[in-house]
Order: sequence, then C-alpha cells, then structure tokens
Amino acid sequence: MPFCDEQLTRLKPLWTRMLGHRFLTETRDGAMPDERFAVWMRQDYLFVEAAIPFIAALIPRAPRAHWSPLAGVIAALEKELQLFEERAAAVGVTLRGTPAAFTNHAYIQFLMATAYRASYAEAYTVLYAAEKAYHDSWKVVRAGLDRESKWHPLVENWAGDAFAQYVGYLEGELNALAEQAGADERTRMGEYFELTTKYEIAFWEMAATGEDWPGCNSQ
Ligand code: MP5
Repeated sequence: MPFCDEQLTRLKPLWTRMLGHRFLTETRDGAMPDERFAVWMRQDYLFVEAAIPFIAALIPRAPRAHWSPLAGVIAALEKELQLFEERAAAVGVTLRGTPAAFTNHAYIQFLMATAYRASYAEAYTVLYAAEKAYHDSWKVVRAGLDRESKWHPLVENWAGDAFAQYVGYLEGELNALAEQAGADERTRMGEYFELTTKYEIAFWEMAATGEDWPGCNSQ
C-alpha cells in the first residue's frame, strides 16, 4: 500500500477526531463566535509566516526536481498571508501584535527542528500531513458553510480545487520518497505523520478554547 494510504489508515481514529473537532463543526454551522475565529486567524497568520523559513530550509536538502515546486510553495504562502490581511481588514480583525499561543509556538518549533534535524523524507512527511490535514479539515467546514459567510474566501483557499491538486502532488512525491526509504526511516516518517496530526488537532483545540500559556492565565 502506498505510504500515505497506509498512514491515513493507521491514523484513522486520530484523523476522525481532527475532522470532528468542534472548531470545524461550529464554524461550518455558523455557530463559531467571531472573536474565536479571530483567534484562529491571528495564530494561523503566524504559523503560515513561520512555514516560509521551514520550506526555505528544505530547499538545499531537496532533490533537484523539488526546488522549483518548493519555491512555488513559498510564493503561495506569501499570497496566503495577503489573503489573511485582506480578510482581516474586511472584517475588522487586528492580525498583528498577538504573540504565538503555546500550541502554535510548539508547532512552529517542531517545524523548524524537523527542517534542520530530520531527514528530507521525514520533513516532507510533515509538510504533506499538515497540508492534507488543512485540506480535509476545511472541506468539512465548506460542506455546510453559508456561501455568503465572511470566512468563505479563507475556507476556499484550503478546501478548493487548486489546493486539492497541490496536496495530490505532495502525496505522489511523498509516496515516492517512502519507496526509496529504508525500513527505519519509513517508521520514523510514520512517527512524524502521527505527531503532525496531533499538532493539527491541538491547533483546533487552541483556537476553540482561546488557549493561554499554561500557568500564565492573564484573564
Ligand atoms: C496549514 C496551516 C496549511 N495554514 N496551519 C496549520 C496549523 N496547519 C496547516 O498550511 P499552509 O502553509 O497554509 O498551506
């Protein structure tokens, strides 16, 4: 079985938990308070920004055929940041000035540590799992969201066809990397897949609860 199918089967209970998270279902049903959605926007803006040096750090380690696609990912991330800025301005959300929440901070550190310390195939696993998680998650939201919702342009960014194609491309490349990997590396790739899925769940939880740093409750 191709690596991605194998992992998505193995991690089905976690994946189901992620896709059923109340942040997604309440956003889909129009029940998510704007202020909670804004928490997600501010945090994800920081995450997407941090994804740029993550991708940039992969390029020197990537096979030649991945250089241009990875450069394309950086360009897409810059466009995504503009989309956040445009939406924030349209709905009156202040994007900047909030520090990274605990979970977001940890996830960003995990990205960077992976980029520098893990193998290329392991780091590519994190990239694929994070993108696939966002595509599947926002498809849950899109399935019931009012087309007129002010959040629709953001939802469409990850749930739409162009993103589906990109995730499909990553999947093919990751399956090929896994084919070339030895048994130990393939096992570690599975561990990175699982950790990334857990971070994605934690990210929805962070947004839904407006998480503070543990022990530093300022409210
Ligand atoms: C993505 C994201 C998708 N924006 N935020 C999290 C927490 N996980 C995955 O990645 P991108 O870089 O926006 O395509």
